[in-house]
Amino acid sequence: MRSDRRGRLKGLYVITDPRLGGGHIQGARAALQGGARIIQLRDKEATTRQLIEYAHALRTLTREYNALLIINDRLDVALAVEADGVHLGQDDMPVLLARRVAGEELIIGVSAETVDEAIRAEVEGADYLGVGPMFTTATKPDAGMPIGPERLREIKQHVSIPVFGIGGITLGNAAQVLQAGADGLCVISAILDAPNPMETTQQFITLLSMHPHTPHRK
Ligand code: 3NM
Repeated sequence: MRSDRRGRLKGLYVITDPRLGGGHIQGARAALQGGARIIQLRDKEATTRQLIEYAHALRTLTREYNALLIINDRLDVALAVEADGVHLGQDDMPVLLARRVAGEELIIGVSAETVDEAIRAEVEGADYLGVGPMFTTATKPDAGMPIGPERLREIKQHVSIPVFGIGGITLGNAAQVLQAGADGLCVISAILDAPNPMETTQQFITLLSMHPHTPHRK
């Protein structure tokens, strides 16, 4: 189970937003119909009850498509709904503690902006990294200054776990992130705020298929 899940950490990774794409469920459904096989539930405003409701619905939906479900920030919710993983920011629970609570099976993703953060996350047991913001993004106002694809390239040289670019990624600039060595792309608004999220998902997948990702060192 451990390796099976982890082997799927590449390609398109769509993060839901309550304000975009008709909300978490409708947005995720369109992304899944378009071919996305990693979905993250991210909601900074929902109550715990609401979050669990969304997470349960997304667990059912992602199972229908044999897709991974990752929960942002909340290890307790990830475990409660039997999600595949949790995604942790630098201010969330440290990876070592999360691993102790979660056990070996759960995927743990970590946000990293610098080489040091990336190396530490891998050493502590992270399974993948979200590196960003690649470009300017309006979706996360506190994301800070873009670090650009060159930082991702540098991070890739120091870690063996899959690296996803995140932040302001569009069909127009995704190739730069892939050329820097990204194993995958995390996308919110370019898909969920598009006129047709399903079609845009398909377009991202076509683009990804033209950039075979670099093999991992592990
Ligand atoms: N994390 P969009 S940027 C959730 O840099 C998130 O860690 C970021 O949304 C980071 O694809 C971001 O609409 C928002 O730019 C990404």
